Amino acid sequence: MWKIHGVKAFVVTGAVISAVVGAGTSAQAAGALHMYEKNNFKGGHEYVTRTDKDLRNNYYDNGKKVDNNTSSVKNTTSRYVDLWQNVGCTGAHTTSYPHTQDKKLSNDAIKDNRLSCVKFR
Ligand SMILES: [Ca+2]
Ligand SMILES: [Ca+2]
Repeated sequence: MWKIHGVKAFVVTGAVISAVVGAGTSAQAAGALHMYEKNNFKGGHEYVTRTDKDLRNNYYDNGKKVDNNTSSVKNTTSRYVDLWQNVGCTGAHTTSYPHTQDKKLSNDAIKDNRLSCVKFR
């Protein structure tokens, strides 16, 4: 009786551990939407791994603000990520396709230095 109970408990624990490991693996593989201050992925760098509807409190690794200050992006996720002009995800937008990069946003609808909201689909 005691042993059977112990085996059951072990099985349940094992299932939980594998579920957690599985989630961690997929989160790592999910990548990020990388934002760069300048064209060609130069200048400050910052990234988000989920929707962020207000970039006003995000800062590049060089201390400069991200809001209205992004010129190129890399999408290393398997998700479509919409890049919006305004906080709250309104205005002009450009869609970043999974596993693509754009070295210059000035020729896209979002334009240069206007990004304020990132939405993962
Ligand atoms: Ca934010
Ligand atoms: Ca903006």
